Parts: sequence; C-alpha cells; structure tokens
Amino acid sequence: MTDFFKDIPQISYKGPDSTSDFAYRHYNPDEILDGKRMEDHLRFAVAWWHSFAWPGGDPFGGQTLERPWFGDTMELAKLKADVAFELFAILGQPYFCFHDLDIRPEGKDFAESTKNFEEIVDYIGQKMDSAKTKLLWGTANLFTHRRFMSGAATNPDPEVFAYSAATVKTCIDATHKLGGENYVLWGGREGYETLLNTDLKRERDQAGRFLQMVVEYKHKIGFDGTILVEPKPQEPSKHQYDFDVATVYGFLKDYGLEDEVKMNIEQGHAILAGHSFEHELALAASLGILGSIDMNRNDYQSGWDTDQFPNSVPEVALAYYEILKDGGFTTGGTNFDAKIRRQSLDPEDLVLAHVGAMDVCARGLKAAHAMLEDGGLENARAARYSGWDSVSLLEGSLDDCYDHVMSKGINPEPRSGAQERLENYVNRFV
Ligand code: XLS
Ligand code: NI
Ligand code: NI
Repeated sequence: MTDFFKDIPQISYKGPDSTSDFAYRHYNPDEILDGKRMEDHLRFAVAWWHSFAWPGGDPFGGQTLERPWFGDTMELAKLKADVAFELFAILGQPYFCFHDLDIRPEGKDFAESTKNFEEIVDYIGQKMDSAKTKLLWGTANLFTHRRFMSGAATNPDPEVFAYSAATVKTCIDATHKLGGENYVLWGGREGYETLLNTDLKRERDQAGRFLQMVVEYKHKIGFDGTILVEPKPQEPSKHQYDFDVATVYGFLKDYGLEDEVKMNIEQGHAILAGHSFEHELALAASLGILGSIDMNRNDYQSGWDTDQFPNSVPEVALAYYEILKDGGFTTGGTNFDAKIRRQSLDPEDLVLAHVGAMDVCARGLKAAHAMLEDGGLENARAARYSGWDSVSLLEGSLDDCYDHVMSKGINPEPRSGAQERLENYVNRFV
C-alpha cells in the first residue's frame, strides 16, 4: 500500500439520500436494469493518462500537480501502477485504459522503450491477478514525442510509419496479454498543419494501409477484442482524417474495413465536430459500428477539448438512450477520458471526480432505461413514419412515384413534428 490515498474510504452505494461526499448515490453496481447489472451496463474505466500521468499544465503554465511518482524511472512507473490500482479499488472500478507512454518511461531508443514497456506490462499483469479491474482497451501514444510531429501513419517519412507500426504491434501484444477487450486508435497527428506541404491522397492511403495492418495483425495473433477508431475533427492537427463518425465510415468502406473496425466515440470530440454526442452515437449505431465511448465533456464556452468529467444528466441520458437502443455495450464501455482541473490538487479530488461522474452516468442510464421501457419516443417515431407501412415506393422508380401521385391525386398535408411535446416527455425522466 502507498499512502497517496490515505484516509480515503472505499466508495460504496449509499442511496440518493446520503450526504457523504464519499458515497455513490445512484451508481449501484448490482442493481438490475433489463436483466443486467448496472456495472455490466456501464462498464466504467479509469484513463491512466489523465488520472496519473497528467501534470496539470495548460498553454500558459506548467505543472501544478505534484505526484510522488512523476519521473522517468522504472521504480516510479511501478509506484504509479501501485497508486492506480489503489484508485481502482477505492472506486470498485471494473476497467482501466492506457497508452504505452502513460505506463512506462521513454527509453533512449525503440528497443529500450519496448523493454521498459514489457516489464511494466508484466507488473500490471501481476497486479491484475489479485484485482477485480480489467483492461477495457490499450492504445499507443503516437502524438506526444517530437518524432510524430508530422503524423504517425500519415508521416511523409516512411521511417516514422515503420516506427509507429512497430509501436502499435507492441501495444496490441500488451493489450492481448493483459486480456484487453478492445484496442483503440486515435490519430491526433493524422491530419495536417498546412495543405501547402501536404499530399492528402497519399496520407489517407497510408492511414488506410496502416489500419489494414492492424486488423491483419489482430487476426494473426488471435486477439479477439474489437479494433476501435476514435474520431476527432481537429486538435492537435487541423483537418484530422478521422473527423467524425460519417467520415470514418467512408474511410473504412474505402479500405474494406467496415466489418472489422468500430467506433470509440468521445463526447467532447462530437462537440468539436459540430455534432451532439447522441448524433454521433445514433449514426454509428445505424451503421452497425458503435463500439465504446469516452465520456468526457468540453467546456462549451472555450470550445476546446478540455476533457472534463461529465456532469449533465440530461445529456448523458440521451447518450445512453442510443447505446441501450443499440443493445448496449458488448466489448465497449464508458471510459472517463477526463482530467480534474489544474487547481484540483488533492488526492481526494481525483476520487470525487470519478464518484460524481459515475453517479451522473448511473442517473442517465436509469433515465434512458425508463424511457425505453415506457416506449414513448419509439412509439412517437413509429407513428411518424407509419405512412410507409402501406406503400412500396422504395422498390419502384421515378415513373412509379409519378403514377402514384397522379392516379391518387396525392396532395400531402404537413404534420407536426411535435418536438416540444417530445422534449417535455424526456424531461419527465431526467
Ligand atoms: C484525445 C483523445 C485520446 C484518446 C486516446 O483527444 O481523446 O485521449 O482517447 O488516445
Ligand atoms: Ni479527446
Ligand atoms: Ni478520447
């Protein structure tokens, strides 16, 4: 045991009337919704990078958080892992997620970085043997080091492509070894700064081949987790190739990957792309590629990817509504790709950020489940489209539509979309 979280109790469900800061008021892991435990619906994960590797900097100032494990040695990386598993235990968290760079010190070259990584992966594997927490997904950090400044898969330098592919191989191996249920690719540098020096077509083809290699490797080693792409329109690059769900779907189709790859959809990224979170989720569900979520919001005033923990039940409810309607998570889950604010210095701030977010998600899930059970939205939607039940226009032609209108003297009357009524309906549940 480290003493980082000393005096912080294990968090448990105390019910909505509890006034304790250190209690779940709504997240009750064993509560059954639709025949499934709440924990198994939500599948929460702690993000290693924001919770343990982020120093608290912003564009105008450096580190604010002091952590005894900050530094570049293997001993400190192990201390970080010890503290991480203590947080997982305090929260009762079923999952975590990591990038290679979050868990190991950077070595002097690829071989040393890989050696460090494999050693710490084994260390984490041992900790997992006696913990309940499992790996939701692993990923490679192909954006922080200066070698990736012009992209990873989309770099003009083939040696960076190779370095990135080699890194991803080690990260899939680690994810497989730790029993991870998904593998994520987010292309932070897979975009450009200026078109003046960029060959769009070539870069997109490189990214397509890279993703094919990932899928080929997954099958080669028998990794049966889901490969997930995480869309984001910009930041750090402009015009990222994985802009949003629709863009990524077109990309997957082009490279024959639409049955192999699903989406990890982040709330904040959806907002950056000019969408709502539920739009991205509903679209992915309709395309059969909804995989997992990063449940972190942006500051709506600043317009940046501020990675804040969720705190709006109505928003979260609409997101889980789409997820439940799609049948719920299979290998995916709810990752808190979220960081505390840079003034939140205390260990308990990290705990309470997760506690609050988990309660918000639990309330959202319960509201979503109740709306689905009640069926009000689905009935209204079915009624709105019910005219289609008695016609077969889609099998016909323009001529058939012409004959239909002429022969029946059709003159369509507009009908109300009833938006306010449906908004009022949703507000009954949240
Ligand atoms: C950054 C992304 C990143 C991915 C994992 O904006 O959200 O954290 O989730 O690389
Ligand atoms: Ni993000
Ligand atoms: Ni993310």
